[in-house]
Amino acid sequence: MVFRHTSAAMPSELETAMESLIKVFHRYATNVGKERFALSRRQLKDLMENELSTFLQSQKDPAAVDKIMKDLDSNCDGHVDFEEFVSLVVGLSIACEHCYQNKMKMGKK
Ligand SMILES: [Ca+2]
Repeated sequence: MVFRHTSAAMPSELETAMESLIKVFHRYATNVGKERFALSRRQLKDLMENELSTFLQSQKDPAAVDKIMKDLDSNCDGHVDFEEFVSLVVGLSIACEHCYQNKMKMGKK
């Protein structure tokens, strides 16, 4: 796969969203060795509180972070790496897209 990076071209909306995902992850993640960056439970909690506050407003349960952490940490190493983090974003996006569809349907009535 070839990634061409042309600084002159404006990134598209989707490309900007992808870049944002990477930037947000690295704002909270730390190097956990061997050039691997990942989130600890505390870092995941901070990220969710600061970056997903609107979507996770209903999550008042303090055990929710532990549950989410457990669900995300698919290789059970105690950290959430970028791949595992993306699955959270994908899951939330799918849930939001369902809400979006419902709103569209309601709007058409
Ligand atoms: Ca992991």
